Amino acid sequence: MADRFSENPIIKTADIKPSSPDMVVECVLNPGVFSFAGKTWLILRVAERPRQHTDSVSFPVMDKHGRLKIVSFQKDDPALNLSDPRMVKHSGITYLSTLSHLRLVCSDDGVHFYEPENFPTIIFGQSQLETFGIEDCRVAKIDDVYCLTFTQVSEHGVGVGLMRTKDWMNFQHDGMILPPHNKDCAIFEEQINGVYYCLHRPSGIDLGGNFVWIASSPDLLHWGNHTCILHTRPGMWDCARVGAGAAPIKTKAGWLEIYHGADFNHRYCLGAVLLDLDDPSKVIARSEAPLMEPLAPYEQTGFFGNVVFTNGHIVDGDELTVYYGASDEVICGAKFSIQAILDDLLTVAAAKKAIQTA
Ligand code: MAN
Repeated sequence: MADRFSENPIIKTADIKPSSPDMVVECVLNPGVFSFAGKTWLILRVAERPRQHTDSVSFPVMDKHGRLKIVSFQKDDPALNLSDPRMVKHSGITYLSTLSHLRLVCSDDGVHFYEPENFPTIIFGQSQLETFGIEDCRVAKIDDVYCLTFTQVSEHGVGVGLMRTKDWMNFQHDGMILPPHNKDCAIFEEQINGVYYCLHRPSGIDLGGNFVWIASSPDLLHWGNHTCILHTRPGMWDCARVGAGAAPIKTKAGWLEIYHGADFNHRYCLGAVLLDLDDPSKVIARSEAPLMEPLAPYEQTGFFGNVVFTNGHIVDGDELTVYYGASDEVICGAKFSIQAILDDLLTVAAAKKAIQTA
């Protein structure tokens, strides 16, 4: 179903200038996407760390004054656990192996991206809740306001932050809107029955799991009416975690959401779910097979292999262009037909209904 760009990967780490000369860009991934001033824009996640030495591991952390400090551990330290390349675990504390910030690029054709002139292109984490970085930004345009939801990471945990802008020059920082542990927050681009809605992904520790929830709000800041709408499915490609992608797409059949699902081997695929137009807490249909799996070499091998992860797309009539992070290292694009996704979802839903009524 996925028609990958022949130019993939369209952005690689070598294309991105480090934020300072002593940093190395290890990953460029998971872009938010929006249209602005006649162009396609990506708000990239850029993950950096200092040049590594053979016998130690070092990574940047922001201190409480917003200054970068480098933390290092010797690799033979028995208290050190480097089993997941995304993390550094030491003496019961988990750090991230890289520090992420957000970076703006734009394009005239949706394939070749460059740094825009006269715009602030780098957005760093700045608060106490962002000392381990900011990640995976979603962009929802509501009227003339771009609402940015992103992951805020710090020693206090992982939560969802909100920023708003009209012109991509001036930003209003609204702080953390969903406290830890929460991420993957996608805001609907219009109100439904007079309130805003978002999808989000809290994580249950002992009970529950990594499920998709929906919430509503009068003002985008205060969220309530939390309802769990999508569980992981035992034995399937999305058995370990599920999380929303970008803003739901309004179609005649319902709100279409592209989501990610992972199994216990951390293999990340994309799927689709259709929500009721009038009450999006009602799930109409959900894909059985993944919409997209990590199959191309750049999706299977990289900083963290076997990952396709999306949090941004462009809709143009029936054409859905999904931008995605591949192997947590590079940025790629793929096109889909919205109608084909809907046909598949509705066939699955009809088949299920037929079984139930038989
Ligand atoms: C998590 C997030 C994403 C990342 C995937 C795969 O869901 O940290 O940013 O792409 O894991 O590593």
